[in-house]
Amino acid sequence: YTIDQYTGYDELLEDEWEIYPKDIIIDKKVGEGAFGTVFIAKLSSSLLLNRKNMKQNADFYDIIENTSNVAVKLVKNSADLSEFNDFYEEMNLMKEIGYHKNIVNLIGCSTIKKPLCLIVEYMEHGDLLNFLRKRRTQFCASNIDGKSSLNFMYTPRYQQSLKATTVTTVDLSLGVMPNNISLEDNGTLTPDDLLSFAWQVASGMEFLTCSKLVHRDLAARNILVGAGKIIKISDFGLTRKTNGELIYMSKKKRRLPVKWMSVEAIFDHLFTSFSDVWAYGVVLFEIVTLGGTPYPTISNRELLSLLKSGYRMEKPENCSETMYEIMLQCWNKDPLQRPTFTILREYFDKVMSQGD
Ligand code: ACK
Repeated sequence: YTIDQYTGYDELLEDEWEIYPKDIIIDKKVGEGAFGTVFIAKLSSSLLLNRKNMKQNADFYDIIENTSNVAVKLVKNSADLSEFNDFYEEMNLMKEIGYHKNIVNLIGCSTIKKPLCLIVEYMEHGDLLNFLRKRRTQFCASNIDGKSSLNFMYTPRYQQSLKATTVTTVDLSLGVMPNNISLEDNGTLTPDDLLSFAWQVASGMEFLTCSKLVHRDLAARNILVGAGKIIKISDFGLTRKTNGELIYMSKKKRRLPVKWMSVEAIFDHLFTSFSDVWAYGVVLFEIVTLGGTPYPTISNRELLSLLKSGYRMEKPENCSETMYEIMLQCWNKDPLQRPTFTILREYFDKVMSQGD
């Protein structure tokens, strides 16, 4: 239904997610998304108080009250019917997902009158891809001063339009204590941070997979970075519930993220948690190369036949053998041979607790 035809306001307001427009205090624009514009906003204190009295959500609203900012994704009034449908699909799915630390959680929605909006947790550092790219020089500076014994030449090939710099090796297999990962954010990025990002993405995806959800568009651009270098998976526009059956994506649906897609997703339009694991392998590549572009010299069309013939991305120069080995396992042509998100998360648990 569209909201213009909908008259059951009372019923809508009983929905625990529905928030009155007057309780949403919009501040400035932070970005442009697939179906609309993203704003930073605050929720009125009376709303938060009401919500906290609803016992089942008290903890969650405590979190929101402490952080105070929320992100509002407003649907453009010019959106067409299929974009409105996408909005409702994403909203309903987010309502079902349930709370997890490494997922961008839904706070509420406003569907009583246009513009329709989704209210989600605000992530102050924006998307992971740009976050990594912006910190390339800091990463370099924080390690070249001799405090780190690691060294390598940064690979200009992965730099795209960014200026060439020398950066330290990112040996993600080095022992790091999980409780020692620094969550302080002083503008720098360390190899430990990258390791923690890999862990956090695996942990969020493990949760989605356990909830029988297939994301289908996992990529650094769809992961957001919050205060304290917390990483959360976002953009559930393509996410689907599976209930065990296989999901096929219709060919006409949007531009497909080919460079993040598994062979069976590309050739058979078949999306599963195993194809999400393939995409996770590409995200590891993006993390290790601080926002490098996968297959930079290869067009989408060329990639299809290359992947089919067994070609995989080569090891980035700043990547350890073990880390590359994990990427290759994620890109196994047999989906069942790939590691699961639980195995991946457990692996990073172990790596991070070496030295305990
Ligand atoms: O890199 P960005 O600033 O982070 O640009 C994109 C843009 O909106 C389109 O998605 C930003 N964005 C999306 N969701 C959020 C959020 N929950 N908190 C903060 N920024 C967001 C994203």
